Amino acid sequence: MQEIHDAIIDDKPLKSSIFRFKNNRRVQIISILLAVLLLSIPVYSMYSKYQTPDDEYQRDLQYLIDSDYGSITWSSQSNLELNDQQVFSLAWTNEDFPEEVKEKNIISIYGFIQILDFNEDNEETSGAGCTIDSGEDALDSATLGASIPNREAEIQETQTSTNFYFEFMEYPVFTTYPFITGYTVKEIEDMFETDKDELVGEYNFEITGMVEAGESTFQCDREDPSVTIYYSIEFEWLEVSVIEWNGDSIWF
Ligand SMILES: [Ca+2]
Ligand SMILES: [Ca+2]
Repeated sequence: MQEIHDAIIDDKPLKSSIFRFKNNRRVQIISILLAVLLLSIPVYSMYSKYQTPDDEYQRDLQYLIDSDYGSITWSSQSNLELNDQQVFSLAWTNEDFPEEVKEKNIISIYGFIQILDFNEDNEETSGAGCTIDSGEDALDSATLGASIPNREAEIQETQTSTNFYFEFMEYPVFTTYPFITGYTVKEIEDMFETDKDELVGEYNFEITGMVEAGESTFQCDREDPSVTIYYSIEFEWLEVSVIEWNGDSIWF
């Protein structure tokens, strides 16, 4: 009898718990949340394992960058002679890129003009008074206009030289020094990679000559037939290699 009584007494906490669970909504909710949490831990672990790329370990390594850099001329001329207000135009698309450009990681397009008449103007004089006072050259000038895909068009005017410079890659800044760390090799390489889609489109360049003759003097006329210009349009390319530091001492 005593045993039965003990069993009834021992069974009470269990019955009490079941009763509380059935009747207490908060306990039910906490239990469900706990069950979901316990089930989700292995699922999350499997998901994380699936998501972790094989090169994740590379983030703990240290790297140096080795780079190769150069330029490729698209068009260039050292004696472009223009009359006053004459326009020299180049109209291309990315399909017209030199073959070498298509294979490189292009980081910028650079254009430059120089007015060669600045040092040696080709003004002509005529008249009896020229031997006494021939007057002076007046500076010629030119404008350089450039319009390329995904960038605002530019126009520059100069009596000496000027240029335009369109960049396609922002040089990455690393917070660790002297080594780069915290990234995979692919991530570092991608930072130096230009988006080739940005280069697709039309390219227009224009050079306009503006010829100015010096003032004529007494019985000496001055004329200026032209302005001569050097111009060059070039691509700049950059190729980088990410090198893992092997622990050897290195000179900086
Ligand atoms: Ca002149
Ligand atoms: Ca001239």
